[in-house]
Amino acid sequence: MTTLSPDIQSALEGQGIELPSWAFGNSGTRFRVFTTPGTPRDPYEKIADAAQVNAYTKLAPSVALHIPWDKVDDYSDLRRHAEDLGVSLGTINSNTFQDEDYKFGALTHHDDRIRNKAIDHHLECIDIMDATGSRDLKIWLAEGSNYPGQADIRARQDRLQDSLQKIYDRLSDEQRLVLEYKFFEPAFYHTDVPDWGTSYAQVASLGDKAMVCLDTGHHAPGTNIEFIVMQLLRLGKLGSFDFNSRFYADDDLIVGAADPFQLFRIIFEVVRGGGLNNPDVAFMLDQCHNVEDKIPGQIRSVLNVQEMTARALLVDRDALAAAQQANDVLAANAVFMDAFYTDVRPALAEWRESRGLAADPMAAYAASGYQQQIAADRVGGTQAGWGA
Ligand code: AOS
Ligand code: ZN
Ligand code: ZN
Repeated sequence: MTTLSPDIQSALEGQGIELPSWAFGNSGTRFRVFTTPGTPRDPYEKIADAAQVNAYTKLAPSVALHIPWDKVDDYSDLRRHAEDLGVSLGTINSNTFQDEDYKFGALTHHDDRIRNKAIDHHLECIDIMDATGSRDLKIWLAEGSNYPGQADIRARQDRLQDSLQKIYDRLSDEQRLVLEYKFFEPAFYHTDVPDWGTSYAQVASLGDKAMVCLDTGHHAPGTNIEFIVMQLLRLGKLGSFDFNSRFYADDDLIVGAADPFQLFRIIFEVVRGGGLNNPDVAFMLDQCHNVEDKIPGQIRSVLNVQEMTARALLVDRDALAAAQQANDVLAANAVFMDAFYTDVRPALAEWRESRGLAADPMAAYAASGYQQQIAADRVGGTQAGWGA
């Protein structure tokens, strides 16, 4: 059996992956949103479910909220609820994609009334961050256009810079803004923040507290995502990850499910670039569970990240560097692939047991009865996007 060195064990010890509150709500496609028995009815229950994931894995110490989906009367009370369950409240995600006013844009809109409304929403999110103790404000923008000529794409970029500056100016010294990019959808011709270069250009002119968020599902097929990871780490601007996996577009499936090798390559560059257990780089999931149970879906996800992290840490970096120096193409590739093909599951199971955790968190959760309990107790769970 492969053994994990003390260095690898301590790197794994420090790993924390933030869970998205919306992963616990019902979700689906534009064709149908299926319901799952036991779905949370409010943000308090979403946090309780997220705490289950952490209880079985010790990998998920915080939960990201989405405003307005997770709006509550008293955020300090929600924070206490989370802390009582052993988790903290993490990234606050804004929403400028479900209001009629934003049909033609929000932070880029040419109508100042609408643009100011979108800016004010972000300022409200920062007020919430003050109460929840959250560090990061994550901004993903749905805006763009569908037809060539429809919009002044350059003026929109200027207005975006101005809007972001106004939001940035409100951050405290401990808070950050992360700007997520996405190459298309819901806009199909142009998107205002379509790629890492645009996100980088926008955040670089704001200042040190503004970073790029990389969602693994937001690239064209065939994109070398680990190259982008390397470059952003090199530039000191990789603020956070939204992990998920995709076969076609923004599928939001379980991370590591569609392409485990890609996840390995990404995490290798994180390790190589000093991004692992670096507080400046937040690891988050951004997923939906349309047909599978949500809590085990999230447990599977964080375990997949842990497993690929262990494999990436197994790469013999000295041997790799020597092969690269010698231009020994096949030897270098073999060192890389050896680590990827190593089955670390037995070693991780043993390591978990040594820390008082179940060797198999999936099985332990299934045997716990929690799923049956919430199915019996909760009636009328809501859709991810339309929670309390
Ligand atoms: C949308 O495609 C983005 O991935 C967002 O990060 C996210 O899924 C949404 O804003 C929910 O917060
Ligand atoms: Zn995302
Ligand atoms: Zn997405």
